[in-house]
Amino acid sequence: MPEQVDVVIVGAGFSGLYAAYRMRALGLTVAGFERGDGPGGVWYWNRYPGARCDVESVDYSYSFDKELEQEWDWSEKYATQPEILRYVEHVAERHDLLRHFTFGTSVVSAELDEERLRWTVRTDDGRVVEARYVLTCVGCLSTAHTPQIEGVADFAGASYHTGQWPHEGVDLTGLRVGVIGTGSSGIQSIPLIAEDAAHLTVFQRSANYSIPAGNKPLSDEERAAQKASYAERRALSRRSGGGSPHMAHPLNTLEAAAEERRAAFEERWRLGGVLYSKTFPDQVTSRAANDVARAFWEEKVRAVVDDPAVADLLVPTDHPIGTKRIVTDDGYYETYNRDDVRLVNLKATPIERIEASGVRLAGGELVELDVLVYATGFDAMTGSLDRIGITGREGRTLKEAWAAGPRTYLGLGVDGFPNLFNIAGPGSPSVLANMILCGEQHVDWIAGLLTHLSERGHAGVEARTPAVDGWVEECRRRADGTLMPAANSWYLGANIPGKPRVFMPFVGGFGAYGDIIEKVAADGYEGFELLS
Ligand code: NA7
Repeated sequence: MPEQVDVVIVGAGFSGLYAAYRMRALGLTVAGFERGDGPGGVWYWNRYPGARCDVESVDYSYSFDKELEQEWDWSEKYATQPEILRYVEHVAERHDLLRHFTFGTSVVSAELDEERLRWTVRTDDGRVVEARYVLTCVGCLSTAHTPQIEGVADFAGASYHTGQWPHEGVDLTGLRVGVIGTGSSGIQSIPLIAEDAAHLTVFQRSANYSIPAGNKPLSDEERAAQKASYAERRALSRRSGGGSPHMAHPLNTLEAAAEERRAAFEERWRLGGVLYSKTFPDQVTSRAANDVARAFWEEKVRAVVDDPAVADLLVPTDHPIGTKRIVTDDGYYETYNRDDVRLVNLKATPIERIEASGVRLAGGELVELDVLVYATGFDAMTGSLDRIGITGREGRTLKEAWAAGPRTYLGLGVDGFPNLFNIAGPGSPSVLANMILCGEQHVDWIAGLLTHLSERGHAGVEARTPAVDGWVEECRRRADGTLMPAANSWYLGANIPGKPRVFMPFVGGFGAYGDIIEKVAADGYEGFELLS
């Protein structure tokens, strides 16, 4: 007889830990599994040089523990990976959450018993657990993607993926290093790699929009001011599009006078990073508005790159600004002013193959390297769910159900998969917002639903097919009302060969999404079937 619990939680990142906290508070028994040897999820794995959050530390933190908000001291405006990992470890210990998880253990399958409405969950070390509910808290950027470039295995030097960086660190001193990829991971790591390496070659397929973080140590006064206004910050964050307490300018871009517009962009530039994409409300819906934001960005970037030919390569030409996640950097563009850094434009000279001694480019040049860093991203949003064999009604797998793209109701439920909840994944605004608050929002909502079920004697819940169809259409309609689908981004699965091109997140914003799911709950969980 397998071990019996009420809830299986897959993943001990921010959402998984909070899920354990909330489920335990409902009096439910929990079995959690985490493939890493410790908690933290994405912050456990992404240890590359310069790894840092692009949401301010004060906001990118749990809101459920008000004493913790007052006690924890963030050292910088944007926390580094080690500091975020220390924080999440602290929370796990503070709330005694580690005991609910088995670490170093991956869930390999979850199979529904339709009659008994229970899930049988199996792990890679042979454990079998039966649960009423399964909460997948597997993260949206947790399955690393290494492209199938010819000769990858032939490289004689060391290769690292940024998302699987060795925990003991890597000494790059005096080495010739190549970085493939200029997304967040590449752009954050490149300035630091350049400092250590003897020479750095950056292989860029598409240029990206990056904005200086304006990072700085927080003073005691700043920390005190943040703590004093925490309640207000959180309230604003809950109403905002991105889950942080910053509202877009009240006017549309071209309605604002030129001076006012410039001042607004300057202010967002000073705030730093990803917030720039929400300076004006119409920036990712109107091409004309986007062009204005883009021109301001270009002016700023060209001003710091010495060589105009290199600057030309660093200015994206293939997508509007903010349609891929804007990167938040620290000295990225300045790095190209160094004599020991070279930018290779793969659009002009693609990689032909990787050889023992380096990267062979079209045209014949061999770039000799000691180390190759793959900053090539993730099979985002669905990759980690795909790795678990999830089998629902009539033996249908989630992978089959989502063959043409993810199908959810509110990002929370899937028809044919009763009592399975995916936290902060496709169909939710999480990857466009503050992931920690999104995780809390989902878990709180599920806790409310489970209480509703238990009070009424229901054994489960399942999204109805018309509700799922409606939400898929709603997500598509909202995305099509923006410029977002114009970019070949991981939001669309465009970075993974063969993945269906479907815009996966809910683009309507964190606050609006919260209103929708609250209304569904208030209406007796409309769109869900309550099962006996
Ligand atoms: P991203 O943003 O997906 O970036 C991956 C980068 O790797 C991007 O520049 C890609 O170029 C490049 N890439 C991928 N495959 C190849 C091949 N085959 N050849 C050359 N270049 C390639 O991943 P990150 O880890 O940087 O960031 C992920 C998220 O984490 C980020 O959005 C933040 O939310 C935090 P492409 O643009 O596809 O031409």
